[in-house]
Amino acid sequence: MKTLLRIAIQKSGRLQEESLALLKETGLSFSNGKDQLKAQASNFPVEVLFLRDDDIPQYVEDHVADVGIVGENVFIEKQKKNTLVRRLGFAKCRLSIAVPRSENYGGAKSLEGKNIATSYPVIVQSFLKKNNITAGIHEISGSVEIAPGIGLADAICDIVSTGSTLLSNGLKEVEVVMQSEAVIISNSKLEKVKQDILDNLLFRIEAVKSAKNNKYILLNCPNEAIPKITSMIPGMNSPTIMPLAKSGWSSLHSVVNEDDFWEKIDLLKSFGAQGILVIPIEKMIA
Ligand code: PRT
Ligand code: ZN
Repeated sequence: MKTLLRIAIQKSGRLQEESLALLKETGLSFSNGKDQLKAQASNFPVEVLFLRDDDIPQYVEDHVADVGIVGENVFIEKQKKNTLVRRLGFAKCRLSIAVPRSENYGGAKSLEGKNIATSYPVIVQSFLKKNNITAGIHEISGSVEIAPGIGLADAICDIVSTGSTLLSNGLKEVEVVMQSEAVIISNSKLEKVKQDILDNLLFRIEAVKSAKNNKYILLNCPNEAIPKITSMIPGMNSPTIMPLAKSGWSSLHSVVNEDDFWEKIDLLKSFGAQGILVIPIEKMIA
């Protein structure tokens, strides 16, 4: 029987859609989409298992799945014998300590002797230890943000994204314990065939991710501007330059990074670039 790499992703929730989208963007197609538990790719040796995110690290450690996509917070909290393979850049959030807004907070030391409600006792314990603080940890699995209001705890440690949940519960964020995003984890001892499939998949993910971060750019410029523009947007190697029918002008094609895109466009215009076209890239292989 053909070896399959088993990838566990969240069954439903914040990670589900983007995890599946990422796999599809790497070219995997799934035909038996109706199965609630698993789906096998028809064109790549991969099987996807749909599980609760909290269970994924354990299943990966136990070889039920070979690889999983979870929040980094869950990966750290669970302390399983898995390897963090790659950060994925979605589901970004932070795990923070928050206290009632009315409280006079004077740094981490103010948590001494307090009771902290959280779903992340391991991470909170290591934060307290690092800061030399003794405090009680009250583990609860959901709606952590209501704990101070009902007198269950003095503070909470929970995931924060926009901060609006804290705000509407009368809390303020006082310490960022960790930053998190979706990550790929794998069993630390993958057999060679599976490692090869994973490496191939990671190669494809790289191509998809770098394509998203870059745009293909075409522009016309006076020939004397070519050296300046080339050093500004060298692209993957160096730009393609073709003469225009109009003498003294060229067409220049390159790749530009999304991060400083608008700054670069302004500079290009100041160098005399005209007719700038910017086109999305589907895959990018260096
Ligand atoms: O059912 P299952 O156990 O699989 O899912 P779950 O309910 O445990 O997880 P889910 O889907 O809520 O979150 C999965 C992962 O998404 C988390 O482990 C994080 O890594 C990541 N993530 C990113 C978030 C958020 N952003 C987020 N905002 N997880 C939870 N929240 C919640 C948070 O708990 C709080 O209640 O949203 C609220 C805060 O949001 P703001 O925007 O009000 O600050
Ligand atoms: Zn969960």
